[in-house]
Amino acid sequence: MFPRGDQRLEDDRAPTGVGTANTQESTMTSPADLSVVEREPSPEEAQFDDLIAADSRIEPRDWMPDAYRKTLIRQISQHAHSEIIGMQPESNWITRAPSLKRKAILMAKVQDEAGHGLYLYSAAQTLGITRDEMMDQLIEGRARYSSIFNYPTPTWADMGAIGWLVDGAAICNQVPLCRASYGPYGRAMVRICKEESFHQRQGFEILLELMQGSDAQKRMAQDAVDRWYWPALQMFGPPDDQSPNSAQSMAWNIKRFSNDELRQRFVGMLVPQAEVMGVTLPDPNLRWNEERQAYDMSEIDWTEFEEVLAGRGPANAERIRRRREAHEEGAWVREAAAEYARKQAERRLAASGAVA
Ligand code: FAQ
Repeated sequence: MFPRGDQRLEDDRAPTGVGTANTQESTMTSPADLSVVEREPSPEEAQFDDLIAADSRIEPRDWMPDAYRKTLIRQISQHAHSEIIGMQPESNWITRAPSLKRKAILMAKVQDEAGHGLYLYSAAQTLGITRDEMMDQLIEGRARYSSIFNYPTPTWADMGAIGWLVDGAAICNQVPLCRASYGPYGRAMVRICKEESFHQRQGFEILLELMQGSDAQKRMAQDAVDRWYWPALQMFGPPDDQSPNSAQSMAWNIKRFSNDELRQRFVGMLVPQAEVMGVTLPDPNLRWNEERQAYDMSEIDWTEFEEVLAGRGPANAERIRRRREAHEEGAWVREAAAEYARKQAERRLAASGAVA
């Protein structure tokens, strides 16, 4: 269902189906082979399965199934790209922030996103992919990044809506990832979540202030919430019955909750906060269901999501073009840094007496 257009890594799909290395092995057995005794897991496979069953961590030097490695590279690199592309919609407002204080806060937030991208690229590198490979996949349009960053930011209130809704959704999705089974990913998420929490509060506070301002400011805040609400709900990914990766990722303790569970939890968080601010969530069917102890809501427009994933969202082309330009403009910095590192290494070698 979900197109693999501009935003996709070509050959990184892990086999689907629930199970660890062993169960995958057995599901691949054809019916004719069922009489054959199932292969015993190798000691490495058994150790991996035991660690997952005990809810322990897998570390870079541990043996891991190829599909587990590929799934992590896919998710962590997509996540890193999202942080880096996610700098663009907000950096649009740094020069136009309404006060020095707002400008300083926004600059700090955008820098935080860069830092998140770097932790995550580093975590992905521990799995054997290089930074250059990931960057090439991104600027050549072969990698995915979050659908949410393909929308424009025409007003200052968009900074509030991004903080409140986008960072809010990010926290909801990412707090459980602090317990992801892959050590470097889980540990990176702990720090990232602390910073996202500050980001969400600053967004809430921008909207709160606008909602206490003039009628024009109130309209601007409500308009931003109207535009960001549904794309923010789409951040959690397709509905559970159309999410090909969820079952396996949950069996491997990478994901802890399904896409729909997290989306539902997020809506439950938003409702009381919207009431405090006085904004209306743009869903006429949003109401508490006593029986389910959860909010009922309207059907999400998944066609829009599919269009964005296929590279046809409002700002896809612009985001990749800008990223490519930044990469090319930064080439001299990378070359200078590499040359400096080479000279330092040469000097260290000479000083150690290895070179005459
Ligand atoms: N956008 O089978 P599933 C942030 C793809 S960071 C684009 O359910 P999975 C901070 C998915 O990749 C935001 N593609 O996949 C910030 C898969 O395609 P593939 C990023 C999406 O992996 C704030 C296909 O659909 N956060 O906001 C999206 O089990 C403000 C089928 O989906 C993360 O990356 C989407 N929304 O679950 C920065 C968190 N949803 O790869 C700046 C980590 C799904 O098979 C400013 N990632 N797809 O070709 C995750 O938790 C998961 O990867 C999900 C998707 C939940 C995103």
